[in-house]
Amino acid sequence: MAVLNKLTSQEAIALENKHGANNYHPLPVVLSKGEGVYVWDVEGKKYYDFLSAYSAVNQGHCHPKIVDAMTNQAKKLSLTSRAFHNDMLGQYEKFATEYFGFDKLLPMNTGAEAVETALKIARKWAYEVKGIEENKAEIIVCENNFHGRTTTIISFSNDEVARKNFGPYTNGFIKIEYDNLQALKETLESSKNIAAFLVEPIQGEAGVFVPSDGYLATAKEMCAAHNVLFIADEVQTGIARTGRLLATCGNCACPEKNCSGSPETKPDILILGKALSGGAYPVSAVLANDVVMNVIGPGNHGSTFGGNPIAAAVAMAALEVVADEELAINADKLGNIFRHELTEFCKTNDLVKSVRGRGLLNAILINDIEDSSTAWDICMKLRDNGLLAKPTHGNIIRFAPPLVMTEVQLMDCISIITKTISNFKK
Ligand code: IF1
Repeated sequence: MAVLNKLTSQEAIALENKHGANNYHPLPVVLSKGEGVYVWDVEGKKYYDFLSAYSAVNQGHCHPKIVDAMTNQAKKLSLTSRAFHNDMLGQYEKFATEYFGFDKLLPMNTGAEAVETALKIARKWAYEVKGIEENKAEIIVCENNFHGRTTTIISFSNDEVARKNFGPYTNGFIKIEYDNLQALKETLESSKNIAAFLVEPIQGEAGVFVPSDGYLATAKEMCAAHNVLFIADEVQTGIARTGRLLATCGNCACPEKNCSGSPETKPDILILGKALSGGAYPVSAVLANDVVMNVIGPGNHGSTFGGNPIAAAVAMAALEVVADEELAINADKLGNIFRHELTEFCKTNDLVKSVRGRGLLNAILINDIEDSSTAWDICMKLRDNGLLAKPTHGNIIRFAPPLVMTEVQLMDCISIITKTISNFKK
């Protein structure tokens, strides 16, 4: 086995800079341990993790139940491929479809793969069920979306950094303004070739934009009236992050399994990823009822690791933790406290313009021009003060701690955030 040297942060970063592709600009901190809401750097400094690996570690770092499920399965059978059956996949599919209230699940690995899977299912349904002329299907997406980084997905992105020079792009997508029902209505009425509407219940990467009350329910209603599939990308908002099991769950923060969500916002296709595994392993999934999922037959779609035994064991454990520890209720409660405290703070500090979010997916808007370094510099000071967060676009800082946080820990974090910003000098 390669010798795992004890590195200093500087040495670790130097190795990445020399040997790794330069596809990220991380905050200069090198982590080597995680437990619950805490992470430690290689020098042993302890931090609150306020990003949760972009909402993949909702259950807290290295949750013992999830780690045990992963290691026990890894010692038995890690991967069979789908060329053969295994004893874990069917149990997982039953567990997860009952947990979320759908007929079937198609297992994948990353969020982007699950989004691509949903797009393929929607197109196939359009041709074989709705009767749209082949190769004419259109899918409506929203401006400022983030659904992953594959060539097709960035084809309908308007983030030039994520999109430029990756053409030629995939056709068949119509962009409309987010949270604009009139735009959706007009687009649905404009063409008989619309297959689906793909939407984030809250636009995370764009800056934690929460749509108007009723937007999702009315959007779903409009789609149904035009025989168009309503696809919810809950890769980031799902798994209790927004104070509900799913952001499309409407108003309950129920901890119960077998939640079939609110009928008025329940998607025709649900996309999950990230915290579906608690951050322990790449696990994503697409869920739908038979009328949609049954367009997929043998050889239409798949992946080597999709639905592997470890993924199945980890996902079941991760979902049990969400229900057993009532993480949705905790996220709802702590999120309300966070937004209340930060809203009060905004009134006393002109550097923070506003705070927004749902559950423990929140963000603050820094009162500075979009491309200033202020948000980054504040995150550097937060790091020095023992809390890790990272700006999303420009002057917005996203705050998304693991959902296992206690109220005492949250108040400690709020104190770190408000004191850091109060003492911040540009
Ligand atoms: C990066 C963003 C967050 C997602 C939604 C699908 C995916 C994501 C709503 C794809 C992934 C990650 C990707 C990661 C950073 C992070 C991110 F900043 F990129 F946009 F969370 F906001 N749908 N989001 O948020 O899932 O393939 O990554 O498993 O690419 O930098 P994935």
